[in-house]
Amino acid sequence: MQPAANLNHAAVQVEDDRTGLTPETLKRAFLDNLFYIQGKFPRLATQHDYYMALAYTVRDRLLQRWISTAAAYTEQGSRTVAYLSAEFLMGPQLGHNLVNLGIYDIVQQAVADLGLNLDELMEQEAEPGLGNGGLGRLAACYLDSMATLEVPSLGYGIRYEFGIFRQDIRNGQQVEVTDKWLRLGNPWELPRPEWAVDVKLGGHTEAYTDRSGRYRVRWIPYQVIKGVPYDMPIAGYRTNTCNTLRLWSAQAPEAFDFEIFNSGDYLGAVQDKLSSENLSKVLYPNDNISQGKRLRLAQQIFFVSCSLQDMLRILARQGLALSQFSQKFVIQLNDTHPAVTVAELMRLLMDEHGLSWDAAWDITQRSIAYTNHTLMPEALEKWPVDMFGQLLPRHLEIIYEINHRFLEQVRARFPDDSDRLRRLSLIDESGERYVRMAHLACVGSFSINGVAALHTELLKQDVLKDFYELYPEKFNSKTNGVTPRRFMVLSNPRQTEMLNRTIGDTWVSRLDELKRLEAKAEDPSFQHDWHMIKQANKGDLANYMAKQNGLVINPESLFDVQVKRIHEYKRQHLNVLHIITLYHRLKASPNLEVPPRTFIFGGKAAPGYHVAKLMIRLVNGVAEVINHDPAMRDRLKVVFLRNFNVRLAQRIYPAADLSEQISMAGKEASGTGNMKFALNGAVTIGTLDGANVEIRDEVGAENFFLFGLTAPEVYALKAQGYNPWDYYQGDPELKQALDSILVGTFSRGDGEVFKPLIDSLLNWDPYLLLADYQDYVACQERVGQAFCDRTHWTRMSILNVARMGLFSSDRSIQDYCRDVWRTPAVPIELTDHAQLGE
Ligand code: 6GP
Repeated sequence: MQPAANLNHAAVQVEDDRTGLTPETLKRAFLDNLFYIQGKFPRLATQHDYYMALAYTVRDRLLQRWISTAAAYTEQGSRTVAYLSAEFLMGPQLGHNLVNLGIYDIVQQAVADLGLNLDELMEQEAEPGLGNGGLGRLAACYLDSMATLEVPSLGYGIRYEFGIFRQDIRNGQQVEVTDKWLRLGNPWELPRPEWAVDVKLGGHTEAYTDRSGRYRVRWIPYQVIKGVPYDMPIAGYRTNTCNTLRLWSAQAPEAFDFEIFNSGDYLGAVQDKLSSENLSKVLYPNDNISQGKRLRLAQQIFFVSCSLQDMLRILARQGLALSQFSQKFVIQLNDTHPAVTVAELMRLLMDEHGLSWDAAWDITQRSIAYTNHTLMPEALEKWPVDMFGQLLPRHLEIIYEINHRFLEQVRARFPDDSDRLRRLSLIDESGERYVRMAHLACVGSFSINGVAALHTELLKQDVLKDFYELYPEKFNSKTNGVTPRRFMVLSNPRQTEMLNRTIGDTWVSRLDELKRLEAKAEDPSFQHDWHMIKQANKGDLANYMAKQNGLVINPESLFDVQVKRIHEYKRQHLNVLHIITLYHRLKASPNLEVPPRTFIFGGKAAPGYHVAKLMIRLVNGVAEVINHDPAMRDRLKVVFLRNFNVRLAQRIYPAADLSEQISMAGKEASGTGNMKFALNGAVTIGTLDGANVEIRDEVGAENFFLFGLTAPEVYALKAQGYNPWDYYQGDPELKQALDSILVGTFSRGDGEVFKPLIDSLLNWDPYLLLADYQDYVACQERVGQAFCDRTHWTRMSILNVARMGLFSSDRSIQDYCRDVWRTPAVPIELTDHAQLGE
């Protein structure tokens, strides 16, 4: 290990402006950054300049913690979680960092003293939307909790130049616009070009014998790409810990390929540079669907290889041996997107570091843990063997060898069971040959987990049944959680203030303490205040909807909300069938006693997923008819909020009365929006799917609106032969709803538009909308009645919040630490920077 340079003499006297937390210091620092980083003075400065000046002011305070944290980890060689994920849906950073540093109020005041408004400055931030939905947002919540719990961790992912597209709605339809989030600069990242690494792609392999006579393989790639890390600080809530999210950006290794350049092909050389940089250009916008594109596989090996090389660098820097890899690091695979880790770690250890197969395999298997996030067959990743071999010839060889040894073991355990061998093999040979990434992850890991109790059970019984029979000890369940810092404290200040006033503020990092609210559930004055807070939050969202959608929304109406990715299995169209039914009922009986409702939708559809796009169009078509019908004024409104992202989510959850969690049972692995709603006092209408099951157990059946088939009932109905037509014929209201769509009532008379959607429902209906329709509509009637009894509803709302303590991501992370990672907490003391030079 090379000694650190002695910087004692050069040690910069870190002056108070960089670290101080008093209003005076913060103001001085802010102006300093405006002048010397933005190079602006107030008359020329834009709101964005002010935002940047404030962001740098906050960043300085983070860096102080970051450096102390890095120094402590380096010195102590702390066991570290490497969280590998193709997605981190971080959301805006400024507000969240202010909360975690505990300086939100002070900064708000300091900014106000300068004549500025903190909310407006926060609006300037382009959010890093480097994820699609639940999987990416979960990774972001987990980073927050790991830092809060003082768990050494490194998030590893891709610095996509374009994150998830911005969704515009034109003529009721989704239009995708590229997300240029880096356009005005990103103050929350530090480039670390000195830690860049090379990643090989393509080409071929050659066998050779090394000097000690051992068989070795060398890989002659077609292309080499440089990965440059960009670090984002991840501050814990009121701790000194500040961990790192390290995102890799792809670059050509040299600005020009000199061989081509010298041959005179200047443009070809530049072309090569462009194609290298394509690797981290754009996030694939699919949620729960695998794309099977070569570029996607290239992205996966790119960030996996960069991250593993980085870990090996850190290991060496700390003076640890390769054999200590699994003591220093535990690698968590966030679904199969990084599953090629298994083969790449083997390759690095054998081909680049000279270990034997057995030594490398021992390290690999001890280091890797795998989380599965879906039961959707179309999301299970598999790569055509040819494509895989062309891009990663060496990895394919390694996978074949892993498979060979693995199947030997299976054969020994289950002789004469060729069917089982076929099912377990890492290679799918039923038609075109594919590499099965989930199988690679299962064989290469010591832990396999699902993300909610029901999901893990279904993995064991169905999707990963054969692996469960082989390795029952690897399986465990880790129910998801969400961070209360972002999804309560930051997004719902009114409720937070009331909670603090009632039970103190320690619940923010010990969410179980919300239990103490139960005592207040019957208290009329508490109920009144609670209700007023919800009304105020609904008023804010009503104003936003007035601006965005030009609609006058009654904040007294029941806000019935479904926000999440648009997907057939999530059944936004079941929600729509209920709206149409209610509309028909109100048209037929204008005196029907139902509370006024505002139906709110939000969510993106994958650009290539036509039915999902039709579902958006249907919501907007129904909105157009109902919102323009004078008879529906003050009774029903339908709103589609464009561009659902983290920032918009934070506006919506606090204003919801009813949370729609209506997936077909057995399809939603967990859900996390369900948790965010309930933590903000919304009551759930839902099926027994994913974490809904556990949420209902916690909040009590009487405070949850349950409907629909259970997972076993779903399987039974399908097995017995499901015919949606029977339901259509047997239920006049259902028939009327579907017919009205079909004849063009919600498409300006055009009977063609929604035909594919309705045809699919009537002929196939894979997600059993028609089977669940009646029960759903009946359940919605009970919701309407309950809402009319304000005391009753408010009591349910309070009890939902009081009993949701389990669903903090802090609890999830504690479970992972205890059962999987075995990573002790490492408390950080803020160091005097002068000492770090020693
Ligand atoms: C999602 C699941 O659909 C969702 O139910 C879960 O809450 C979330 O992961 C976090 O665990 N899965 C995905 O988004 C996905 O693409 C491959 O899985």
